[in-house]
Amino acid sequence: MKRRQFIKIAAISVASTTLPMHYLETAIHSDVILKPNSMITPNDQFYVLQIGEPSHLKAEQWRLAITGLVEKPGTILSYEEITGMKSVETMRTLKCIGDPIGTEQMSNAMWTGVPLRNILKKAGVKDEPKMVVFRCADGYHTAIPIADAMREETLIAYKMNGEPLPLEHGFPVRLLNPGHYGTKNPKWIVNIELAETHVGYWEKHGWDAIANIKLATMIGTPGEDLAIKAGTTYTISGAAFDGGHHQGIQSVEVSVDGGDTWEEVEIWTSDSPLAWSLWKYTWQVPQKAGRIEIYARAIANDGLIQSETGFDAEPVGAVGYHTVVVEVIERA
Ligand SMILES: Nc1nc2c(c(=O)[nH]1)N[C@H]1C(S)=C(S)[C@@H](COP(=O)(O)O)O[C@H]1N2
Ligand SMILES: [Mo]
Repeated sequence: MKRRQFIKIAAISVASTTLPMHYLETAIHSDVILKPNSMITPNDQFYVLQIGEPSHLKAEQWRLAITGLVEKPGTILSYEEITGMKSVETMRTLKCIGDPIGTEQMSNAMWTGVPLRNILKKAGVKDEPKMVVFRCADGYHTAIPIADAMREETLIAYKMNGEPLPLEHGFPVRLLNPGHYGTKNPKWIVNIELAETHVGYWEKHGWDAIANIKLATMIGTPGEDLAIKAGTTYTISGAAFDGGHHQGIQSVEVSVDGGDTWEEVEIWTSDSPLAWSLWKYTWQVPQKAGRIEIYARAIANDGLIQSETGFDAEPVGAVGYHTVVVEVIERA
């Protein structure tokens, strides 16, 4: 047996007795793919979340009814009428409120839709309503304040990345409510009601009724508990988002020494404050083996620095640094 081959095999057998399989994989394949690796999440990779099964609706039979405190209650719109209105195309990131810091329930797409206010105009909104209530074919319901509903950026979307909304993402129409977690972006909408008050599905279960997205960044690579070879370079990457509440992401910093020092990363792609910013950082992995905690934090354009003190997702959405622990291992 040649010397080189022997070393390789020996390294594997040693590693496999001490490390789980995924450690071994990374130790051997050092090429790292950025995560997320594209600004736009393809439809089939976009996270999916809902209370039950998706609702199968047919565009031809589907109708949107606008009811409640409107001049013309019972206004009914068809799919053709909505898709025939003046539309906008825009990039938007969706994020789940229940997402513990750093998980994958955040994705970004290019959406086509009609401003909700232009749809509401068809029914004539009265002065009294404070909330706009959305009822969905799967039994889900939620409401947003009228001021949010009247924002130019609040859309009834019917296309995602150039295709009709996929079944799982709310065909035929869903709401895109900028700055608010997924709970306030209902899918499979069948009724919009203008009302004084409403307690939504998730609010009944204790979740926040406003659901403002918090300034945060996740670390996509490395994943938790990965083994990384000492003395090499490794690309740390992730996605930062503020939902537009702090004028978008200004910078992201990484710490590999428990928060004593921070390095600014490169933001390699971004769009508007309503879409995530993707970043990467080339890390000189230390020569010494051992466990290292990687922290990342986002800084917004209004100067806000993502807070260190974490709390759980429930009820208003998680904050705190995303921390990833890696194992720096001796080079074979
Ligand atoms: N009709 C309906 N809409 C819904 C939900 C639901 O259960 N039913 N879940 C919400 C939640 S909690 C999230 S995070 C987003 C997820 O949207 P996505 O599956 O398109 O990523 O949908 C929201 N809209
Ligand atoms: Mo969610």
